[in-house]
Amino acid sequence: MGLWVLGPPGLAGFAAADDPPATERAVTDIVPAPVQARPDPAANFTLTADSVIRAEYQAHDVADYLGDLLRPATGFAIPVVDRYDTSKPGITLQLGDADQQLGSEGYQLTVAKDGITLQANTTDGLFEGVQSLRQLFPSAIGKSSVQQQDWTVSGGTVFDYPRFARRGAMLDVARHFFGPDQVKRYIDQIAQYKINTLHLHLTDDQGWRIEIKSWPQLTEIGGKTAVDGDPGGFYTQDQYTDIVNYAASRHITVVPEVDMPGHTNAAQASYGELNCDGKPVPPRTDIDVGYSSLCISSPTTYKFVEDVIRELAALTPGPYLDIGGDEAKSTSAADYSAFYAKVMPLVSEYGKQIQGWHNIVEANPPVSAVPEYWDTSRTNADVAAAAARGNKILMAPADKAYLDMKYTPDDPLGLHWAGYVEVKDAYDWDPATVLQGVPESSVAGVEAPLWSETLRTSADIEYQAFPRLAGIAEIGWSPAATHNWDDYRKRLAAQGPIWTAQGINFYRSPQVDWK
Ligand code: IFG
Repeated sequence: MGLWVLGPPGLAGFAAADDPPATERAVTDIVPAPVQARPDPAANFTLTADSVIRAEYQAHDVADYLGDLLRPATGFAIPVVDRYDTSKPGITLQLGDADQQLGSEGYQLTVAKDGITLQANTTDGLFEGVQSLRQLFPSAIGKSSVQQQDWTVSGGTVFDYPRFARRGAMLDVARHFFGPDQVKRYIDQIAQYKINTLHLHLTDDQGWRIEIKSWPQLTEIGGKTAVDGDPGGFYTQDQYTDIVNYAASRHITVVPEVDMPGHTNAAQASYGELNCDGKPVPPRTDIDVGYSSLCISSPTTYKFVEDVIRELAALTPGPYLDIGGDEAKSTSAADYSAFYAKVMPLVSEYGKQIQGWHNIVEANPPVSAVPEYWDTSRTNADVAAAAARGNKILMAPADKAYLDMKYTPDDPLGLHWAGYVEVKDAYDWDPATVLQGVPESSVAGVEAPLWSETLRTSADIEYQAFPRLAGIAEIGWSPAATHNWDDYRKRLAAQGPIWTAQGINFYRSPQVDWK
């Protein structure tokens, strides 16, 4: 005798009594699309009050993270127990001895009636596997209060690993300042889509956001301002370290950026000696670009840059420091090269590799440097030449990946100098073909920059970032062969209830039939 199943919207239908309970998403609905996903509705698993997470000691951080995700909405204890304690049903995290094809970030996930097994070669892989697993739960799992309902997890197997090593997000905390809790909220949101780097744009014309102990006025003065005269702010070095550690707990590496030799008005308003005439410039809170330049001929400039690089490197466990390089319209080409000839060696001197906007290729950077391509042109001979020399290019084409671009003219937030970027526009590109002369082997990965001239709150960040961030993450993670807008838009629609449960203020694009 069958019964009408009134499950989540779109899943109502007639089900025989012995059919497994319907689930909102199958393994084939995961975003980013996995390399291989085989659904098995007969293998759905139901999490119950006596379920446990089984993990060896080295995987306990991921186990605790997973437990923290599942406890609030279920109200279950979900203890983390010893790897070999099989007395209770639940989720087993297996660290090591996984298929070598999975590499360092891949994972193998099996959801079966009698339990869930997640296996990976590293804790990074386990963490990325958890991001897929959580999408197989009912969306209500993301709620922060106990929900009285079944917690049925969609059955099947997933074998998955990333196409590109770097899948990044950038947050501009200089035009408008976002406090540590707001940055951590964004970290939690981007981690869901297997993003593994967060580029923080810490300094610009309108604000300096990171304490530099040897130059305290950078934050005492430069930290006070923001676009439109909005409240400023800055991170003490302890607060910054806390953000870096939080990102690391989400398996995300922070790439700090100090933009130079342009975009430096806040620094030059803080210290007269950073200006060729020795006088501090007035603070700026408008959104013009290209009017500022450090004083290239002054030795003080290089002492300043070295002190900043030294202190920032000491705060950065990750391999990269970003030394900017964009829109140096008030720096002559000769001065630009002279500046970076002195500055680039400082980065390696303090044990880091260079990242910068792609304009740095004009200064002939070492091949270990990662130029970030941000232009809207599909050709750039200098960047293609750098790729030919061995530089890996981080792809962030503004007409595809800039999350501050308005979706449509009606978008109350964002800019539109690179065009209007709807959800489909942000999805319809391939990092391996987007720039002539830069093949897949020269692509480091992708990044989705979010500039904050027009953003003030977390809700503003979320409106511009979601849903497009999920698409950029898929472009960076999934095999090119899975790339299909008609399929993706259906999977994206099923992410909507997850974001609603989490309170993410996402843009309900008319291009998607939201669930
Ligand atoms: N270009 C500037 C940013 C920001 C952006 C807004 C880069 C590398 C326009 N530089 O993008 O400072 O103003 O979309």
